[in-house]
Amino acid sequence: NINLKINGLDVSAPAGSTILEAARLAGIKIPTLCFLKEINEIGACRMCIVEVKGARNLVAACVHPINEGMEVYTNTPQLIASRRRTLQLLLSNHDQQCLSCVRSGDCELQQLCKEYGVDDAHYYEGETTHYELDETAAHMVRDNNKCILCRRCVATCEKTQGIGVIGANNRGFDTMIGSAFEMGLGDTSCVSCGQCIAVCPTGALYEKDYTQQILDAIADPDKYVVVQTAPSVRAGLGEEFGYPMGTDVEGKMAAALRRVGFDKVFDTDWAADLTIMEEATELLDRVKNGGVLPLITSCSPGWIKYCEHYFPDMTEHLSSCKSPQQMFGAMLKTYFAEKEGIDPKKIVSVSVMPCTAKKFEIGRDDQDAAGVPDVDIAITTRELARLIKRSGIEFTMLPDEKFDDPMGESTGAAVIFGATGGVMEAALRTAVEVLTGEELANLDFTDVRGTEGVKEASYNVAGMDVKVAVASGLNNARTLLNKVKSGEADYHFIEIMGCPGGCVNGGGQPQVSGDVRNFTDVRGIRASVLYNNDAAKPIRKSHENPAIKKLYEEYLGEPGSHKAHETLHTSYVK
Ligand code: HC1
Repeated sequence: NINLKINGLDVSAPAGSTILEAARLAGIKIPTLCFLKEINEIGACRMCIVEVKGARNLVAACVHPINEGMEVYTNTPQLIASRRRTLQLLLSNHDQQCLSCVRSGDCELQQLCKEYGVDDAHYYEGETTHYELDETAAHMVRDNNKCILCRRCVATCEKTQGIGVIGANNRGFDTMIGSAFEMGLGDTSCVSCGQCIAVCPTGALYEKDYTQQILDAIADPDKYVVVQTAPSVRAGLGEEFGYPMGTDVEGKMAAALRRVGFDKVFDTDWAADLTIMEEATELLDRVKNGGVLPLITSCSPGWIKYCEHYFPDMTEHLSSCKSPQQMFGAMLKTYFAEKEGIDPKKIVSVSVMPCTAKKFEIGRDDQDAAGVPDVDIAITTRELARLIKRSGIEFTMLPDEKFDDPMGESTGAAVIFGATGGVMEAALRTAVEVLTGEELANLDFTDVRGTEGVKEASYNVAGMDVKVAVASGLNNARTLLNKVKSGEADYHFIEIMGCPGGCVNGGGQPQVSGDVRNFTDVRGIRASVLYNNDAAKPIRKSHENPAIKKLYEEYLGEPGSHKAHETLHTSYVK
């Protein structure tokens, strides 16, 4: 360890730590704005500047390493004045429509201005910039008038996702974040993952909001409005209402949705079980009949778009299964509509997703089993929080309630879909039992759990070695796919999720400020909600879900049947 003094206190921290990390160990907070651990360590915003005795200039604590005997000061009057000036400069060319800004209340710039007593007066006279909103993408809006050029979005797009469709254009005062040739985001090969939104400290990046359209549909007596909620929403929504990260709010969420006024409150988990039935059947069919292997999961629409854009020669590896969101919508407007005698044209199918790419997915071709879109409106976890607040519901005071039947019944296998490795584990629970004809003694496939970017495992099933791999985050997906393409790896089955850590860390989940995100295992904590939920379920295998069994008996016949293919499967573009 290295010994140093921070603000006169003796501090000891591991060698290689930065001043920021060492200060944190000592319970001293140094403010940051641009810093994102491992991906944006550029020391550019100057909020984290500190004084080091003997150094000629102020140094950026986020990148400056500690040394033995170093003396650091983090909060002198000079530093506070400097940080205030930095904030004043940012505000001098910042759209200050804070009252109605989507990030008001959790904007990192606003928070720092409050902490440092910087009000919204115009400190510096002079030129200001004005940018048009970029609304060309299906899932999000870019508002450069609120951008502070921290480059967190740029780093995430390039390094975490390996995509790099945004970057800094121009120089000096004219610097702005945009796409090459200032194309609209919708005209680039952006995959709609929304990871840029998740890391944006201000209101410069946000999802297209459909909160009001849902309230309008609910108020329309001619509409039958049904909602489904993705596995990960229950693991993140509580954060919007002040619960600690890692709180499961499934019961309160169901209660809130009922009070918002949905005609039925259903669960995407039901369709995740259905996906396993179809996907495990497809896997076994490809293995037995010499089909294209490895089979790769298809539930993450950001991943699908990535595969189509960047690995078009691998689309035949993709499972033909629609995602659970889309399977749900398809069964809602066919099976459920027929059973209840409701005209599918009157149904408004709403999904709540931790994902922004789902907004893009609902508009893909061939996602209309009943001749109308399977899903009409996809909103994020953040939009759901707005919907609940706008509906005047006291979330924390709600009782725990259950989802409606029949499309609210699900198993433990379904809920873990939201964590990287969860789809794989769910599929293995079913595929192994089908292959061996025997009941599994242990349902926990722990090799594919955890938040690492790439995981591999091999299982001996009925005398055959089944090789599997799991990747999350598109840069990791690229690494894995290149191994498959070069022949270095010969897996049977691969799970890929577009967002690092899987849906729990999706681009539509509650934003976590940089100073928390940099020091917290957000993915692991949220994933633990799903694994605990799974462990507590009476039924933990998709093929034992009674509501899914009934669906096959009453409507679809067998998994992989002609009717199942017509309604639950899709195709891809190259
Ligand atoms: Fe996901 Fe899925 S798990 S893609 O991560 O397969 O978004 O949570 O709903 O469709 O079930 C997201 C989550 C979600 C689908 C399922």
